[in-house]
Amino acid sequence: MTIPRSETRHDWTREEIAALFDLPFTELVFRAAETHRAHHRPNEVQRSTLLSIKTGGCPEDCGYCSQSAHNDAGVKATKLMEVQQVLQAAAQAKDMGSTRFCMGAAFRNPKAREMPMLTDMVRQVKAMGMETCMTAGMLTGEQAAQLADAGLDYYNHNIDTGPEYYERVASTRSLGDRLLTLEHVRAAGINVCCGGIVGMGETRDDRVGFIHVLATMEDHPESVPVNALVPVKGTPLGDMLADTPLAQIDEIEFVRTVAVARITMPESMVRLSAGRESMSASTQALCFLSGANSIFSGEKLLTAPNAGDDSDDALFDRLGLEPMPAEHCAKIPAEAAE
Ligand code: SAM
Ligand code: DTB
Ligand code: SF4
Repeated sequence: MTIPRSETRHDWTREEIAALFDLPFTELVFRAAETHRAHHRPNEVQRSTLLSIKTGGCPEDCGYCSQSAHNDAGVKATKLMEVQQVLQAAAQAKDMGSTRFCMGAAFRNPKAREMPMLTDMVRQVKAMGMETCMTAGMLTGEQAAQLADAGLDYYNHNIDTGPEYYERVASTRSLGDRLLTLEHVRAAGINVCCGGIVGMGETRDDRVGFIHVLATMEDHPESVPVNALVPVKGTPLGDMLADTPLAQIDEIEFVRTVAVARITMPESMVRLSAGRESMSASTQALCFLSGANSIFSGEKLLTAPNAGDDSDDALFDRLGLEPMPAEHCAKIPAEAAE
């Protein structure tokens, strides 16, 4: 028996997305779970490991980020890591059962002289039999092509929030700049990983706008990270939340955002990303029920702490979840969903 699939659409209106957010919670979660089951194996969750290959000192002024040189989060800036060190970390991640290795650099954009090291990292991690992912800021078309040529599977570049709230989050770049890099990544044939952050003091309508930008892309991102803001002291948004805790996202609204992402982008992997460390097991379980099917594993994200492998193993045991093998991450053929 073939499970009927909900149609994948790219013409979502803001009104339709707002109406999904407005559904009674159990109705919304039920619809998201139905969509999830029609397109994915519901008990498999993909695990990626992150490594910060260049930390801090970033010239961009993202209001949430510990790594911006404009913020005062006490993060020590480092140089770009040596390739050998990156390979060691990748080997460790592979031993822990991770199938994808994601290398993050606090760059506005990579400089021409940094490209050979980045492509070398990609080439060698790929040769270890892992999927490769990188996030290193804005790329030219030529840089995207160089990374594709080295074997990069995914590039992460988030739109972070909706168009109306964007200027409140960063002023050194525009949403248009982000979209241009995403076009370059697509054109190079690299899978797109693009999502954002909720809980930055934005309104429900801003979250509608955020999902609307993603869900109306000509091709949906293959991976959609939904981060809950990790409030970092010394960053404008982290400090704002410390002063006005009520602005912090409520967990039900976070689950709603995951569910709406799942319904509007049925084939994408929806990644429950930053913020899991302070999330209860039940909220995470609601996110998995609502269609989240990937996470970052390991003790650390880029600079912030993460749940850690032991605690994730225990969570997977409690929930009966299984790590997703790399070959299942791609769109699954209809007969496999029987
Ligand atoms: N510099 C590159 C860029 O901005 O694309 C790559 C690294 S950047 C840290 C990757 C993403 O992490 C950001 O786009 C943002 O969505 C997320 N992020 C950063 N700090 C965060 C925080 N404190 N809480 C939640 N998500 C965060
Ligand atoms: C994404 O959307 N979330 C990850 C990944 N892409 C690179 C990063 C989260 C960073 C959380 C804050 C930190 O570790 O500094
Ligand atoms: Fe730099 Fe990325 Fe942090 Fe923005 S999110 S300050 S671009 S590292």
